[in-house]
Amino acid sequence: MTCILQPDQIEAFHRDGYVIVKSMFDAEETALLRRAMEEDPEIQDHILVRADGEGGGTKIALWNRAGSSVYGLAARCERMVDTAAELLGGEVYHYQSKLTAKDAGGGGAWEWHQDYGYWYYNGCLMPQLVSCMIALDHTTPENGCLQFLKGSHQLGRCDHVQLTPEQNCIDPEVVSAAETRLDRVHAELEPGDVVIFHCNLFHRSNQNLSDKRRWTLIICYNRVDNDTYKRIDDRYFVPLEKVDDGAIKRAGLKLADGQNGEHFTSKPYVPDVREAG
Ligand SMILES: O=C(O)CCC(=O)C(=O)O
Repeated sequence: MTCILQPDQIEAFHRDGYVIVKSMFDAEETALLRRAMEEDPEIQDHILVRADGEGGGTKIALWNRAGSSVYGLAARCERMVDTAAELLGGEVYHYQSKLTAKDAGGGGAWEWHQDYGYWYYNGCLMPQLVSCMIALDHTTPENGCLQFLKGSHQLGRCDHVQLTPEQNCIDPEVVSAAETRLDRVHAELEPGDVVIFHCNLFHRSNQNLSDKRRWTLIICYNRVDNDTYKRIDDRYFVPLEKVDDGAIKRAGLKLADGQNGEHFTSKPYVPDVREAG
């Protein structure tokens, strides 16, 4: 196991619901990932715009399998996989990857939500998933970095309501109550930093009204024994073939091969919480 976290960082993740790992990817690796997001025709062909309820929208691209592209290798490399496995307490598989691209002066907001508020409906019985957001640009309060309610993962899965047909958010009454008791923190990141957060952590982000772009790549893992019990899409368990950490640089700017081995999706999965409730 090559979990890159120190014991105090592991403790912080369990206490606060997140941990920031500085320079988890170096400048060369980050540049490769950034260029892949910008230049891969498969990514560009699968860009969706997610309406934010404030009149804006975020560009996203979603895929469910980690292939042999440079970004597939980032999801499969030891330092990522072993760190996720350490935090979740067991073997993991790649659940989903996502580009969230907020362009300067236009990127959309995300309202308070828990990832498990969505993923539960996909058939994951336990909140045993983590998201690893890799900063491709500086992320700051001005350009719409992630915000968390520190420790909110300890509240368990909360009710969500529909905000737009493409976005659910946590019941505003619950958010207001939680905000009186928990601190709001901003995840300011430099390119190559990674913030790893628990699937029940409340998180949101503002529109990007600045003149600085904010693109990030989010890679999510599920614990193998928490495989989806239903097969409504293809985020169920498939073995993850781990690669060594040098694989990213050896691959260089390797893009997807165009055969859709990555299982790009054509629309985000948004559970109908009106029915579910
Ligand atoms: O990109 C962002 O600011 C938020 C992304 C997010 O919350 C998500 O993908 O669940």
